[in-house]
Amino acid sequence: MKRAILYILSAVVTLAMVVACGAKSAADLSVNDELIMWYDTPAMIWEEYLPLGNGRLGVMPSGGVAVDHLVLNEGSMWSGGVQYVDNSEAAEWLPRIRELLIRGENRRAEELMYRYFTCSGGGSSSPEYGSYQTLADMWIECDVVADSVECYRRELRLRDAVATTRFKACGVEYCRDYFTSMSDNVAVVRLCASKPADYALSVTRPTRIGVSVDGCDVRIEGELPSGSEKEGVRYYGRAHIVTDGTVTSAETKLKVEDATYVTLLFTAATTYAVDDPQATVDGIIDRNAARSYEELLGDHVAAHRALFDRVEIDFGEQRLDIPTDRRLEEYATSGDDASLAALYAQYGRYLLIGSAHNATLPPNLQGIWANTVWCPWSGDMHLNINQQMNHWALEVGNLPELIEPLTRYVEGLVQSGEHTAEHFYRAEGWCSHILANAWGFTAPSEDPSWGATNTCGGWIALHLWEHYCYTLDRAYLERVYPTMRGAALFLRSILIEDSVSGYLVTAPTTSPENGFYLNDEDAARGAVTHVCMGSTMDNQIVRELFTAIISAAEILDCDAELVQDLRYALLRLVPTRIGTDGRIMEWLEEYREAEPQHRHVSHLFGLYPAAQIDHSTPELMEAARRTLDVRGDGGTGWSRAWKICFWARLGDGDRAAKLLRSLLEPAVVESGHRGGTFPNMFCSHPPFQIDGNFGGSAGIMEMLLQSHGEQIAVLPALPTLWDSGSYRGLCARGGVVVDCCWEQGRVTSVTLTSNSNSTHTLRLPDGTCRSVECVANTPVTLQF
Ligand code: FUC
Repeated sequence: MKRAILYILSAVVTLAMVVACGAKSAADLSVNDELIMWYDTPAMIWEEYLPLGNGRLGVMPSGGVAVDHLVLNEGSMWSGGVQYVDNSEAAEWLPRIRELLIRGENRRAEELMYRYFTCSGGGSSSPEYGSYQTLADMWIECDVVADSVECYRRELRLRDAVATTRFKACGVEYCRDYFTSMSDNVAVVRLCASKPADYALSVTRPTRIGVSVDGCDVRIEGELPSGSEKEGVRYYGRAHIVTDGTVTSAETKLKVEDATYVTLLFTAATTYAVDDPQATVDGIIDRNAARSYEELLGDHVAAHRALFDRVEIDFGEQRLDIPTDRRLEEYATSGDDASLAALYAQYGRYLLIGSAHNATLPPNLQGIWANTVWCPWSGDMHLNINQQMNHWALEVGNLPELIEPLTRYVEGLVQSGEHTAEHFYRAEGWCSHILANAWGFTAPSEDPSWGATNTCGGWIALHLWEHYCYTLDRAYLERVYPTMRGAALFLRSILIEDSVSGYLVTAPTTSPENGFYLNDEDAARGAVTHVCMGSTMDNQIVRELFTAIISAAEILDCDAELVQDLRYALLRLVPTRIGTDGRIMEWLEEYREAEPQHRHVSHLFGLYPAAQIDHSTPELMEAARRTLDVRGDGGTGWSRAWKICFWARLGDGDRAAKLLRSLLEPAVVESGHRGGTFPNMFCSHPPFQIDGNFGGSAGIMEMLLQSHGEQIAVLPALPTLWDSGSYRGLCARGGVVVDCCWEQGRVTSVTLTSNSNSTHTLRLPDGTCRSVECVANTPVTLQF
């Protein structure tokens, strides 16, 4: 009964919107209509603002009553420029560094790395490396006395990608709707009042902005610092007002008087993405200024739903009776709010659409949302977990086309990566390390303790292969094979024989950002070493990529010689091994850990995202469990998200749900910010870092569906709390879309829809398997 009322309530809201934009019928209602985040006060901190995005533009309104602050973003707002930082001295020292590593003198090898194996020019903190930057701050002033306000509510409807602020003041009803159009690359703000009202609009930026106001327009422009004598990225933006009120301009402000409605259009562009930002911007504004608000809204909602509505996840009715920030607090204490996980999973898909749809660059550490001129870690595309995690929800979450920005980005790393491979390693192919910005930076960073991992290029190239595994899109494989091949050639050519173990190993390298004590003496004086050879993660990435290249080459019927050589190398790689304490070994040796609960769990790459540890390797599964028990359930936001994925792969739904609870822990505490989730459900590293959102979303979907082995496993890690529910539209490898319903923990029906004539093995939670014949694009439903 209660659910029906909620349905009707959200249906009424949606219907009003649907009618407003003249779309088809109420039959269009969906469980996704309940995916609403709402708050009963304006935002006080940025991590309470609501994110809107269309892949290129980002807008985050505060919902402030008298002054509504909108943080504006454009995905290609990057300072810095292309750098040539490859230090050709490095390769000369490589043989010596390797010799020392083989002799176990890692510390001496690390000293040489600090001297000779770093990029020139200062690395990530250099102005030339640059940073993703906020575009500007828009201020909408409304002539309302804030403390006369009643019935205040601001919300974000994920299914429409529309935010709204509503309140009453002195008997007047005020309403503001905001969206970043998915169909027309323009941000739209609609201000309405039940009586004529006055507004003022201005746009500011901490630095480097020129503002001009004329007629109904506010125009902004500026140039970002390149960090060199070269020209920096130039940006141009324009806000345009359509209203029934009177518009006047005063200095850098536009004033609107006696308006019952104002439609504000805003867009921006940069020279990073287009040749003539002003022409691009004026074209978009002039085209859309002539269209009705309802038309703009209707086209936007339709374009967004075309992606968003592919998936429904239903763990029971959404709790819409309390504001979302309070819902998070209650969940932290009770843990009893199953549908919050469905909201979080869908929020991850929402943020991915908002930051990758038709984007110039793949989602960075903050997606496209930033409120500062210099972002933490430059807001870049860190490649030793972060960028990869940003794409974990994409394929299973049925958003395959959003791989395009990443594909273009990785293809764009090849040229610089070949230069780095040559200058640092005298190696073939291309490589990349942890640092990755908008300018194709591929060199080791300024600090080998975290900057020397050279398998990052190989790891990110695996996402291109994964896309093929999910879609079976041969044309795509033909396109990306050379890029994947180049990454594998690099790894093949840097493998050396460890004369002690006889294995082929990468050298020099690290286990990302984690260190060890070489001996008790070092432990006593706290001397941590990082540089090593053949870290477990490296071995697993090399194995995964070589295996992918062999499969791809066989599908494309090419590279027989390379295939043979990679098969040989695979036989000589270090297997994933179990230490004397029953855990997976992180390094080639059983070194004493400097930080047993380190946030990176790199040596479980083979458990997730790879599938080298699974039901067919029970000992390794057990060792992985022990490893995670020691690593603990805390850590940075993304680390907690990764752990959800691990426990899902281990088939332990309740433990995965415990990690989800840890990830959703409120991040704002008296002492400041901690790992967890902010009131606007942004993930907290701290600070805000979006990879945890995507990783957490992928983890929840991994509890519902797995397809990494030969089987499609439904509900492989179902927690007790989600005992009844359903999902529609999740994707399995092999081009299959999966729907599933269950009651009291028992599967009641499964539907497979394959994009080819094919046979699949369906695995049920009790381990029983069924063979399912599929005809292309024809759903097959099994009832249980
Ligand atoms: C890696 C992680 C950090 C942070 C940074 C952006 O360096 O180890 O925790 O997430 O990326």
